[in-house]
Amino acid sequence: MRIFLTTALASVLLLLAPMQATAAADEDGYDLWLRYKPLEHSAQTRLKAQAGSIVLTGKPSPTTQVAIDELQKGLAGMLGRAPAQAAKVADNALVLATAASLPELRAELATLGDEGYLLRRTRLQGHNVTLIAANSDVGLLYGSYAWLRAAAIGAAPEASSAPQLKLRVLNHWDNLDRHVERGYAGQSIWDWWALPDIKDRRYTDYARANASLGINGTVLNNVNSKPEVLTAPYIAKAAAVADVLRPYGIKVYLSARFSTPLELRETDTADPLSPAVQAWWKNKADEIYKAIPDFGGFLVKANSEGQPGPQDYHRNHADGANMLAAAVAPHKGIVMWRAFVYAHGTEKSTDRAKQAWDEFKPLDGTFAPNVLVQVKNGAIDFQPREPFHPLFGAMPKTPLMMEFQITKEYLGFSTDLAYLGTMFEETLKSDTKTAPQGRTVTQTLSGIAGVSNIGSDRNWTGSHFDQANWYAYGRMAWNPQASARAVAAEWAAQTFSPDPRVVAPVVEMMMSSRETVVDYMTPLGLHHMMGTSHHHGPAPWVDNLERPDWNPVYYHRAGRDGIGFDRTASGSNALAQYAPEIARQYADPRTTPEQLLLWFHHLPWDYQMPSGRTLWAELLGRYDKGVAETRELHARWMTLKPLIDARRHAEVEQRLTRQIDNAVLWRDACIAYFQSVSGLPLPPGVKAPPLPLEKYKALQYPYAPGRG
Ligand code: GCV
Repeated sequence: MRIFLTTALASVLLLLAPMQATAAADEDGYDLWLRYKPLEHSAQTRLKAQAGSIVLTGKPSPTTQVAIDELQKGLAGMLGRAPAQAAKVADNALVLATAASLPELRAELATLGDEGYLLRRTRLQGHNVTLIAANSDVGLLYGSYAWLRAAAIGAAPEASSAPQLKLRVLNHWDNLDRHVERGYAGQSIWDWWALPDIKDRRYTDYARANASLGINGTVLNNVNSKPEVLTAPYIAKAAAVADVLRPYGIKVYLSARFSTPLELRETDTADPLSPAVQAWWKNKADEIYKAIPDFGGFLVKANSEGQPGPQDYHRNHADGANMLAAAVAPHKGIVMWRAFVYAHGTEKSTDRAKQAWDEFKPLDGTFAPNVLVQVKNGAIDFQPREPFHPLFGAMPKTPLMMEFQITKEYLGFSTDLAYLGTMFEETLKSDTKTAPQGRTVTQTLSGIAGVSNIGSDRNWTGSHFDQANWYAYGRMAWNPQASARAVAAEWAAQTFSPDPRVVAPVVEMMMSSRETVVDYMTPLGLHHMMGTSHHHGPAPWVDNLERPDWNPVYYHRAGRDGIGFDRTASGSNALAQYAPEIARQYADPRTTPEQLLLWFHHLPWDYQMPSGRTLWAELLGRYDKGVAETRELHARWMTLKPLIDARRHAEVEQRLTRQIDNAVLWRDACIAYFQSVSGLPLPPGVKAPPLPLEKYKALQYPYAPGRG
């Protein structure tokens, strides 16, 4: 049985939760959600009765040692004193046991797979104990984190849990010079120059944080990869990181540049059908596995945005992926091959949104068994809102992975508050309608990847609230059925305080925050209207970039006649890539969800919206709503001042203030621009932008962080 904190349960538990002292000492955010602050007296008494000692019944391993260390650290923090490790089971012991030592639980454990766990109060060897049981050491580690999480927020622990997806990875877009593409939290945490000799303590804390969520893999380098990462010195560096992460159940993967052998001048082509190239990759895989025996495999971006790939040799994606897959297969490695493609002829195509499906759908069934095709959540590029990608459900013979972006390239970076749990939930729960009884996006997945928002900033993610996006990604990767609200409540309780006076308003702030960003950036299904290349600020007017599909005007298509991208049969017909039921429903603007209206339809400005307003008035209303909501976010946060430590409160407050400015800028610039093309007057009550359009167009963002 998989139990997750439901909203109602969470609020009841939080009412019972231990209250923490209100005059909290300053915190810098380094401890993330693993703060283990002292509980109040009665909660301590309850917890002491569940963990008088810690007993490991099986063979110790580096992973069980990590579990015991974490339990001791957590209990020392929450109780003031860590229970000792004991050799024998006694009353009130906290017992870590694998299936081998628990014949009576073997059948139950068998349903939980390699990584699941169960947690319960039970009798063992004649004693009342708290049991953490699993089939593997890493299952014990996950169970320990789950038990600590419940203890920290005063909730009843889950009775049992097992992940639905075996592959739950982070993708670092980290370059070897430590610049992070679309990173807004400082430099890369991987100090490639110092590795392999110098291993930052952060690597261990990174591993702890990820293991606490059940993340079991990490791709260390950017998908825009360099050949050097596969040379001996860098393999040794990756091996050093792998050694740190291994006890935490986290495998290391590398992004491979398709033309690596050619660029290293070790072959004279990168053609995947060349025997010399195939041999090169086989030898390379053997070399890597010698250094990293549990190496996970490769992630590849090919024939996309200028990256090399098999199409350079008139081969297809399957030819390329299968060649790499053959190299890692003897070592049980995998290849994650990205479907984010819009190179090659798109200039002539009618719609960039169609390209991935056009290239990949015909290849269904031709990929090697150890290849997964990694698909972004939507067909354009991590926009504030996109419909789910039409490839989900369209390739039944190919294992697919979801790729979410945790770093907020298009949702306000680490300045604006946008909790992505709601976005993950919206996508994962979408019904692809590719089976008679329905099939959610989650049900089409074999793995999940999240583009990391982690950097060298002391608080890891640049802003405190962006920690929640890392957390939500991990928790929802473990349980894609989880509710974004319950995850937000867990995070807030651990990160700030389990005090319901904190949790309830913080959760409300988080739950509405992404929609607020959508409203002030790209409401009603608009997309891709940000500044060129750095992606900071609004730029709906841009129309002069080399490729049509780099220009915002290509996407919103606003003119005197109306606004929006016609993706129905009368337009690009991207809708035909979805299941017939969806295609039928979305063919009509009246039955298209309002939030996706202009994604699928080009409509006149006087189109009547369900609200009774014209489309023009509705659009303006959304911009104003977005701005008003950022003010509310700020006001709400200010009421929490007495309950949150001064440092973190002030750091969040500064960002919320700046977010108001960002929202106002988006609103004013977009209204000024759309008015210039629609030629329509502003309805009564809508404030005119204070500056002429030219002033917004002239805004520059020199040295903006996160550039590609
Ligand atoms: C890693 C978008 C981003 C690029 C990124 C690319 C991708 O285009 O802006 O920075 O490159 O997606 O996902 O490959």
